[in-house]
Amino acid sequence: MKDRTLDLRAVEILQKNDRGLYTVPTSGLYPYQWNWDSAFAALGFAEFNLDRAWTEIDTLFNAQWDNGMVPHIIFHRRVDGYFPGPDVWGTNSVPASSGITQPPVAASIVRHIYDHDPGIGRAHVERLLPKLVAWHRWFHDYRCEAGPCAVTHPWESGRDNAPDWDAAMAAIDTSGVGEYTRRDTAHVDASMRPTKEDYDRYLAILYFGRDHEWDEAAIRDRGPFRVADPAMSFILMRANRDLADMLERFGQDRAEVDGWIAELEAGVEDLWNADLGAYDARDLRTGDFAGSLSSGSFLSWYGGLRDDRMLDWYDKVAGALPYGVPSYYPQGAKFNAKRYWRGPVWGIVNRLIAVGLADAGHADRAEQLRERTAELIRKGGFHEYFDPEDGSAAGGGTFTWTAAIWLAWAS
Ligand code: 9YW
Repeated sequence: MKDRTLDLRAVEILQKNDRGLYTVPTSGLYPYQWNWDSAFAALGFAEFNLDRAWTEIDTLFNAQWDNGMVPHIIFHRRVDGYFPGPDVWGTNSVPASSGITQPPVAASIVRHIYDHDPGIGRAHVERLLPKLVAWHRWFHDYRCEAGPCAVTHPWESGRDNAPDWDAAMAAIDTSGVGEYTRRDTAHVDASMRPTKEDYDRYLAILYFGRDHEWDEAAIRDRGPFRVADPAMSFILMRANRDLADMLERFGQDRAEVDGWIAELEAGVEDLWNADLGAYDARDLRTGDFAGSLSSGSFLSWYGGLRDDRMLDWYDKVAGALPYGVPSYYPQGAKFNAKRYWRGPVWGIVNRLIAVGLADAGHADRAEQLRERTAELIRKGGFHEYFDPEDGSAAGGGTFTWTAAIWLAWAS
């Protein structure tokens, strides 16, 4: 049932977080442009202002590096209150940005927005196609190496403190990190955020990149953290399919992108953990599985795989809880209902999983996931994430991507 009051509230949140040419995830806690947040913002804007949706994507890709990378944070103008800021990253890019990327949902969202109105979208897509191809090529050169897609920093995955990274994080040497002041815990209760040990390690990995002047080959070959991520692999696989489709529709050659899809389809087989019976993150430095059933494992349908290997787990994990897919399974030893990516439900992930379920012929499950996400938002508002057991709202408030998925999907 449509809820006009919530629709208007969601529009208002997007407008309040709008900084003109880009949107912040939420003011205070995250005062800059984040990569996948921005793509979701565009999804939301497309419901009531297509031009603004295209501006969001155009601004994101204006920050693309010469090597094709699209950064995870773009520091358009200095704002106090976020750590680590541009000086810590030291990338010397213009505009100032971080030195890592984030999940490439943009191509899929570009295709979705284009289909709203091809007349308005045509010129934008024509300009964006080579940029999207360059970004995906960068992934395949520096993150996938003809296998599953890896992340070189937990922040790159967008799932910062997921248990998926614990073993690889434990091996990070933090002796050179020194003193620093976090800003996130001034905005949100520390019990909902990553720990001090996590932050020390995040910084140690960042400093490796900075000390190597963000040389991708050095980071790929010698970086301290390199974990193959099911979520990143499936999101890139889906993005490649949508990119290939757009190339074809625009009369361009899709062969290179089709090659990447085939590589990823073969590559994710390395992430099947037979002991767990699920796709699982894998430390590429040691070969070890994380043994972590996280929400990312359920993105296989979104990636375009049509086997139902994850269906039993899906019914056990999502079917057993009232609010959708928790970021980590509640039976797991590391489950924490409040701590960020170690248990809470995230509306955007529910949406990605539901899109995949629907495509794979599981319409009932997709609809149930949508309804449960809507219920969370009706109860708790447009928060960053939610407790999967009692549905209470958590993290930052008035969140762009939660408002966006309400407008584009959940409502
Ligand atoms: C941080 C902005 C970002 C998201 C990430 C999320 C969090 C930033 O917030 O990371 O400083 O920890 O984990 O997915 O893009 O919403």
